[in-house]
Formats: sequence, C-alpha cells, structure tokens
Amino acid sequence: MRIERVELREVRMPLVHPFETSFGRETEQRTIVVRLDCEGLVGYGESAAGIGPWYSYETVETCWHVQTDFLVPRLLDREISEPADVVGLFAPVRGHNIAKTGLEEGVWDLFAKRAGEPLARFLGGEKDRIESGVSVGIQATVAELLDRIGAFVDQGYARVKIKIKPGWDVDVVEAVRDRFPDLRLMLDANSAYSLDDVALFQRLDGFDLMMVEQPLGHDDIVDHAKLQAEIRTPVCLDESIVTPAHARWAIELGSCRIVNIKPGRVGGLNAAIRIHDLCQEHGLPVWCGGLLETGIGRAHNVALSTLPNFRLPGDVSASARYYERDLVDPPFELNPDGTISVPDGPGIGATVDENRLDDCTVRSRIFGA
Ligand code: OSB
Ligand code: MG
Repeated sequence: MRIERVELREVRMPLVHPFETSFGRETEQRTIVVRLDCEGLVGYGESAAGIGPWYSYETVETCWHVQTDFLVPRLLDREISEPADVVGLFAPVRGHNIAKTGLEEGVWDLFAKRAGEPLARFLGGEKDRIESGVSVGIQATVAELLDRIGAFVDQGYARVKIKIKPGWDVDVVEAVRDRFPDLRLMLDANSAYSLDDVALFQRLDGFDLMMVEQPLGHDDIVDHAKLQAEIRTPVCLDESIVTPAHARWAIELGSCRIVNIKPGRVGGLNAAIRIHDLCQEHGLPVWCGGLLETGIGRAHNVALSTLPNFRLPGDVSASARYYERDLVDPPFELNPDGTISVPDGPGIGATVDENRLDDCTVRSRIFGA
C-alpha cells in the first residue's frame, strides 16, 4: 500500500485530575494525533509526547519537527508491503520513538482495516478483554491518596500503581497497605533513587508489592541488576528499555524480572511485539504502560495487551480516568470485573469523535493529496 495523505494534529486536552510524578505535575495533556489515508481507508495513531522533556527527551515540538521534516517524507507515497517495513523506513532517524509511534500505529490500523480484522486479532492477540490497572500520582496528603485509591478500588480496577519519590515512599506505602491489605499494589519511582537507597528498597520488600518500576537511572541497566540482586520485590523497567536490544541486555544482566512495554517509548507496535516475544522466551511477564494517551493511542494499547505474555494488568485505564470527554466515542470503559473490552470492529475499532478532535486541535498540517 501507498500512504496518500498524512495529517498531523497537535491536540491539547485538560486532565480530569492533575498527574504528579517524581519529575513534576501535569494538568493538561499535549499529544499529536496522526491520520493516514490510503485506498479509501483511514488509519489513526498517536504520539503522546506530553509537555516537557521529563519522562522522555521528546516533546510535542520535537515530535512535530521530526515528523514533519524527516518521518512523513519517508512514509508518504512509499510502497509498504507490511507494517514491519516502517521500521526500516524510519531506521535512519535515531531515537525519537514517540514521534515514530503515531505514524507507525497509523500504518498498523490501515493494514488491519484492509484485512477487515480487529487490530488485536491482526497482531495475533486472542483476549476479548484485558485486565486494567490504574496509575495514581503523588497527592498533597496521604489522606487524599487513600481516598483516591479507595475510589479506584470501588470502580473495580485490577491493580493500583502509586508513584513514589524521596519523602513520599515507605510511610506512604505502609499507610496504603494498612488500609488495603489485599490490594494488588505496585510502585513507580520514575528514576528518583540511586544505589545508595538499597536499604529503603529492602524495607519496601515487607509490603507484598507486585513490583517496583524504574527505581534508578532512566538510562541504567547495570545498577538495576545490582539492586535486583539485593531485594525480593521484582524490579520492572520502563524508561530504560527503549529498543528490543535494551530488553535483551536487561534480561542477560538480570536488571529486572518484569518489563513495562509502551509503544511510544519503543517506537511503535513492531518493537513492542519484539520485546513481548523476547520476554516470553525468557519467562519474564510484561504489561502495557501508558503515556496518558487519548482514546486513539489507548485503542492501540488495548490491542497490544491482548498478546499472550501481557500477563499483568496494564496502565490502560478507562477514558474517564484521564479525560472528561475523550477523542473516541464511545469512550473506553471499565467493566465491573476490572477489565476493558477489546473493540471488535476493524482496525483500532474505536470511532474518532471528529467534533471533539476539532475542538481540541491547536494546529494541524496536511501532507500529500
Ligand atoms: O512512568 O509509567 C510512567 C504517565 C506519563 C509518563 C510516564 C508514566 C505515566 C504513568 C501513567 O504512570 C500511565 C497512564 O495511565 O497512561
Ligand atoms: Mg513508569
């Protein structure tokens, strides 16, 4: 197939609740929605860069620049025989995985639609619902955190992840455990600690945590191996795994026992699937993380999560946890059993709400046709 037209839109959406992590606080999501047209079909993807270079070095501005000047010209009007071809087309551009993802996901959506199959089936996934967890940011007080967790537990979420940072860790986790003794609970430090903190992580071993995510350097896999050797709680890597090679290195070094896979972080679904397969071969479970995507990126995350080695609930929550009104209609909803149903229409199976998309678009650019 040949992509005839590419449309980029920068979108800004207010978050229903500010999201605070060890690197800062966001009240709004900024993201790039990608629309690809080909043979009368429309494919969608999302580059959920966020506002500043905090989680990743990428921002909406760098995505726009790299897509406009380097990625779109490589994709437009080229013969693509399968979605894996996009990896080769984009390979000369080093890094910039979030920028690549929106375009790459759009290609997957087109191929699945052309095959008349839901993206989940097209990827080889068999689940018709996926287990949904929720990521809870740092709050002003422990009481507020307990209230927020309580509300998510009441809604039925299958597990809760809380963000930690120095000064908001052991005591907070202890309070959460006291109040919710049976909750499937995990932590995410977003790189806020160092190897000097081994004793702190050994104390956290006492709270029956599913895992601790990215405790150390954002680009480290060596110190994480040293930490993992000293604690019982499984280490899960997020920021450190940006290519399939990083996953292999982390497995060989013993840097983690679980991997968080986000299409945005690794450059799209091709790399996500490779990391999934590699972890499966080595007996490491994976789960799907998130970047506060709108319903468009979320639909891709839902489809990806249907692959068999996604064995733990992901940060793939209902639309309402992020946005008052999502870009897709109907929005993603949480079932009472803590799952999200996998759409059964062709491709991403989600219908873009064009009015909502127009209302949230702050700039757009069309290439081709
Ligand atoms: O570290 O997993 C993270 C959100 C933005 C950037 C990084 C992270 C997160 C989350 C929430 O934890 C994921 C989500 O619910 O989309
Ligand atoms: Mg994380």
